[in-house]
Amino acid sequence: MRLSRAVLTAAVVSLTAAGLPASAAAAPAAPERSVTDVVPAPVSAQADPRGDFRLTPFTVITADRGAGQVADYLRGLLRPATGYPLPVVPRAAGLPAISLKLGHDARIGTEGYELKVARDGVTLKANTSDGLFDGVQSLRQLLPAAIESPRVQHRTWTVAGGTILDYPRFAQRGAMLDVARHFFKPDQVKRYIDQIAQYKVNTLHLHLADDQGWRIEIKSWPKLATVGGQTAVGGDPGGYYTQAQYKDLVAYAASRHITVIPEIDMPGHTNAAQSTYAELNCDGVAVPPRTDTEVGYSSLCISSPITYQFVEDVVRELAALTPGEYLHIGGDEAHSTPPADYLAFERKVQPIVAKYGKKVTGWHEIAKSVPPVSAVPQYWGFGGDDPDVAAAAAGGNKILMSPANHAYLDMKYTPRTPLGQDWAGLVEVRDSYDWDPATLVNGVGESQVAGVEAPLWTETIRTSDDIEYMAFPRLPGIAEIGWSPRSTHDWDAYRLRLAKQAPRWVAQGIDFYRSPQVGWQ
Ligand code: TNX
Repeated sequence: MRLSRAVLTAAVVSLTAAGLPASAAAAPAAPERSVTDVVPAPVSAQADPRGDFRLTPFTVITADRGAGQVADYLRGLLRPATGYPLPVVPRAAGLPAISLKLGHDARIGTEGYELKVARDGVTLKANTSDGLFDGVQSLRQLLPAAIESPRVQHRTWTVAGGTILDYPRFAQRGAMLDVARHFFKPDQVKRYIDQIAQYKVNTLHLHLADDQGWRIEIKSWPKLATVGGQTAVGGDPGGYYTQAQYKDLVAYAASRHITVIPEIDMPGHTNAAQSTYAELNCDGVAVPPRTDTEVGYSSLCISSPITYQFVEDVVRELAALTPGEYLHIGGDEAHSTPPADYLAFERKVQPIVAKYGKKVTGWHEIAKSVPPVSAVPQYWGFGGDDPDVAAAAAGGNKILMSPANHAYLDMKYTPRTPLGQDWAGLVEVRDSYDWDPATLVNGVGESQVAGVEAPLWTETIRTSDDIEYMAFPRLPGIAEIGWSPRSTHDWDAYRLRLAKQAPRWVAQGIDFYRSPQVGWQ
């Protein structure tokens, strides 16, 4: 039967009168959430609207041997808002289950996973517990945003049906927090760890020492922390982590499948150490402590043997606190170290890192020193030509990408952003998403990219609210750049997926920037 235009128009009008917009009458509204909305975008996702799974008080979580930690973590995620018991059991015994399985699937590598949501159960498979953890981050986004609430919500809990097959584009997806310019207490760092983990970030780089403060206890040079840790930018309170607190932070990060990369910046950015120990200065006189935000004025004494004793003591203690492969030795903005001295310093210090069983990572200036091929220079320029970085890549080094005009979370969004700096330009949400790590630096292609990192320098950042306002919504975009296939890159689609994340941030108490670029609902 063919309907006349008049009848169709009347039908649309009556639906509109019933409170539905005309467009809703023409096409069914998109579901509130779907496997195709996950951030970072999966490699492949097929929605199945008839495959929705209901979480109930009878749902159980089953875990293969080796999956217990992720199962307990998942239970901890789902219990506060549902109030359901969700016991972790070896077998479902006929009850509806979320099943975590470990296996051997060549398609998904060490961090990938396959997630199937059907009416009768949810199955998550991976080759490692890292992969299961990543899959859990996708699974939580298939539940209503209220699942992120810390208190029981009386409602139904439906997991969006469908299948996801997923694995990362790059091995390293990182965030950096500068705890030197301003100090953040262990609980604040843990809060940030939980926030970044939900976007499959797998490394946290802690910038532990700079001109304005030294934040990690070093037992062989005890005043570094107790004296050099007292200061912060602008005269704000300092602080430091005891080795016990630091180990606890590293373990907490590991429970979120995040590796901590500790940084001691040198040979510049060292005023806190040099104001604490006179012997670290060439003239043997301690410099005054500094709480301003100048850069490039400090340098360790390159010709002094004590300098290398200091470095070795610090590296030895830090290596012992670090389960991860890498120590970050800074190396940026050493404007007060003559170039020949810089090279001499790097050639002495990099082997010390190797001596204690670790690999070197450092800001991209270390590329000038022709570091060993295991070293990872971290690119913080703007893209284009950098012959030293290109030469390192040609020699086999992997490069970590943190272009300041895309990935720096301390850049202002707009001229009116109350926090942050603008020396690399303004970085709106779209700028943080619209770039490709594999075409950023000439001579550094896909296979030479270690991954991406979003640094947050904290000259102007003092509270957890400040951290969150600068990281959200940019950090999820940089995480997506590091995780998702190039073929999924599409700003217009991303801005809508990103908007759907906002109710989750609200439920988590994250204070975020409501960029006009994003299609908030
Ligand atoms: C440059 S980027 C620095 C930091 C500052 C930052 C502020 C880099 C490797 N060094 O010392 O905190 O700018 O945006």
